[in-house]
Amino acid sequence: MVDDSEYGSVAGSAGRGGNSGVAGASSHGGGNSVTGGANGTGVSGGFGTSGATAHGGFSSVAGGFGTSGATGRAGNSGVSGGFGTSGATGQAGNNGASGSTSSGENCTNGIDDDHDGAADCADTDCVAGFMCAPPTPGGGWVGPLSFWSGSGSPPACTNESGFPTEVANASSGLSVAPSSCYSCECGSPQGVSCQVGALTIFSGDACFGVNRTLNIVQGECVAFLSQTMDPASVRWENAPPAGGACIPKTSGSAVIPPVQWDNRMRACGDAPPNGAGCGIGSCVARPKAPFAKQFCVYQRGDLACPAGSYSDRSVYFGGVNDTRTCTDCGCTPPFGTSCTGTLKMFTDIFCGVDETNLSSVSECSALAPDPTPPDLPYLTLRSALYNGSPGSDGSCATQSSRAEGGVWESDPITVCCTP
Ligand SMILES: [Ca+2]
Ligand SMILES: [Ca+2]
Repeated sequence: MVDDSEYGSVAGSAGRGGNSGVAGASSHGGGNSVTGGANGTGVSGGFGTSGATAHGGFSSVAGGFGTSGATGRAGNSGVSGGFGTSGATGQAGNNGASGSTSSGENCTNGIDDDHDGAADCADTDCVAGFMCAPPTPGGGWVGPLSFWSGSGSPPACTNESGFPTEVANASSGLSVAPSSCYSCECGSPQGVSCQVGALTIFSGDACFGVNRTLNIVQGECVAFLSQTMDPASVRWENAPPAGGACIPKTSGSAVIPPVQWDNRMRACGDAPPNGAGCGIGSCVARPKAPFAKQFCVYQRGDLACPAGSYSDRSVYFGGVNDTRTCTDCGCTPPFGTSCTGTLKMFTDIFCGVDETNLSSVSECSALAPDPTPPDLPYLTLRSALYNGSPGSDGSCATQSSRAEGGVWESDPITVCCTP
């Protein structure tokens, strides 16, 4: 393949043709020859002198290449002012700089448009702006693509670039800042139950002697009948609190920061597929900065690259799976709660006679004498009544709001590029 400098020299020779350009007719040719212009121009200055060779002009059609305005001026110095005009033609040539069109060769259509025996990438007219991309492998790969990756904003895919369509737009290098969760505190215990109590009755004074323990339910009169025991003292054993809960209070807000990507990518495709002159592969536009010089192919999934030219692998992601959340505030079950209230004993079985108020838990109290005659077999009748209510003490431990879950990359895309 011919490199750029060589290409330039070729243009130079075209310039020589420019001499002939002297002739007005050559001006058309000038349009065609575009690139050659610059170099050839200098030469053509000389031509100006030879302007006389007007006829040669025809042959020199290519000479029109004189392309650059400068050349034209050289022409001016040459004999005829007319050359100056042809110089203007040269400018049109500049437009053709991309090579192909100026010379009449469309570099991506598979046809030798300018009939010089070389089609598309095989034609030196196409070297500057086009090159052969390796064939796109089968098995679902899409290409050839021009490809960009970086930390900034991806460039657009443009018609001008030869790769007009965005075919993949993804990211890599996921970074996630920590979540910030709610503030929590717990109120006082609510709903503590004081439903049961227990007392022990003793046959002797001061809570000595034979005894029996009774469990009693709040508000229910519990009767005790015995033919073997005549209680003289009683001890309030306990009034255990049960249940209850603290209500968690939530303040602040949960902040789950957006995910960040260190790297983004964009791939542009839909290059015309028919460019010839490559043997295998197709003649397509050279990717231009800021796109990478390499051609690439891509496919959805986290895959190995296909065998062959597209071997430089990178993986990007189209999105994330995000399960991050903050747990609700919570409170442990209450601790340190208590029950207060009243416990009374009676000398009948209906909680109605000879009320004895027991002062407090664990204290021993004397009972009113048994009013029943001590006939044998005597019968002891007693009853007890308990009314309990929760105290104002107790608390719960706070269970904080915690960050849970995580973020994972999803929707992988594999990009494989020429080295
Ligand atoms: Ca062509
Ligand atoms: Ca050609």
